[in-house]
Amino acid sequence: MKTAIITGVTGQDGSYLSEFLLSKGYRVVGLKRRTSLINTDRVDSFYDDPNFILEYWDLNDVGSLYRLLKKYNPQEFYNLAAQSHVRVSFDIPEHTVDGVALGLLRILEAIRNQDDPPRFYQASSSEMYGDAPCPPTGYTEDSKMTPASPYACAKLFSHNLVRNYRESYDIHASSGILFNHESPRRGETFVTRKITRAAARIKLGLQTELHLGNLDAMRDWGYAGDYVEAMWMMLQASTPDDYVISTGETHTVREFLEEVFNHAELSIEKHVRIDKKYFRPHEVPLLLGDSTKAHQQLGWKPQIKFKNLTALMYEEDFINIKH
Ligand code: NAP
Ligand code: G4F
Repeated sequence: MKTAIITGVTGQDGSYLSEFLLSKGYRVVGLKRRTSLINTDRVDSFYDDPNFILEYWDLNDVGSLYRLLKKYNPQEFYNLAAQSHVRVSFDIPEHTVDGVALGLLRILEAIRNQDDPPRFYQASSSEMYGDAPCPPTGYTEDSKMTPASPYACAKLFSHNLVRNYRESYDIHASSGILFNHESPRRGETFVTRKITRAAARIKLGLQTELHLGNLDAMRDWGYAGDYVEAMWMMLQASTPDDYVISTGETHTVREFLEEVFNHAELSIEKHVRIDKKYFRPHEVPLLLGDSTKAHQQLGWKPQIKFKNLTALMYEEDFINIKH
């Protein structure tokens, strides 16, 4: 039986990846930080699976990493933990950068010092492109990157460090440059979930207004369940590399809002307000990815795209809030 360690297991991607690996017969060791309230909601459905183990750890805790690598001797290690909110990274830049950049450095150092290092996956991000010019068919692995937030700067540092460790120490370390991916398990303060949840609450008479920021920003939105499979595929490839994972479609926040509100038969004019509070000091105006390399070399393709994604997120929020 293979063992995989996943950091950030309580997050959106950590929960989908755990489910996926458990279904493939893995033993999954999920690493979580200590929180004052129990926040295992996203892993509750497989919490009792005998092949699922939760361990405490934190991005700034080196000793626990060595202890856990020794205890479980994993074949695969997925680093998904991060303060992942771009807007919040402007408010708490030091905490964000320490976890995203130095946290990753701590992990890579621990891994390369193992006798038999596990294959390693790093959660890189399309935010790294920032406001670099976007080719008409989308950003590729070789496109210029000009990150536009503390979060994105730290992700680019980590992205470069993974490549550097791969080339310097011959470890099997890959980075997935994942474009925005969403699901009913998406954090409630990211724009897609904020919209679907508010629409469901308005429909059920529990809320009257939704306050949003920049509606003109464009994003390439995919489904998290599809994207975690790409992470696994990268670690099954014979050689490590970097891969863009995206749908190849981009839409404005306004289009996402219209799609959901039309589906719910709600009026945007009546319920939506623009609030300066949600604008960022520096915005990334457009993200569009070209995942040809992942398709050709890994055989990966997204199954769920924009229209289905908006509907599935709204419907699940509606059902869960109603009950
Ligand atoms: P998420 O839902 O915000 O989950 C982040 C996870 O990291 C949570 O489990 C969180 O724990 C944990 N974490 C945060 N700070 C930590 C710390 N100091 N020590 C230990 N754990 C810590 O993010 P996601 O959407 O699943 O994304 C997974 C990864 O992919 C992240 O690295 C993100 O930056 C990256 N990424 C995401 C997207 C996307 O569109 N979703 C796109 C590209 C890249 P708590 O539950 O305790 O908060
Ligand atoms: O949903 P968002 O907060 O996601 P963002 O900033 O694109 O970052 C997400 O995707 C990245 C991959 O590209 C990840 F690396 C990162 O960890 C995270 O998962 O914002 C999307 C867009 C932005 O342009 C923002 O300005 O929506 C705009 N927006 C408009 N009103 C809003 C709001 N964003 C949020 N969070 N809340 C609003 O009220």
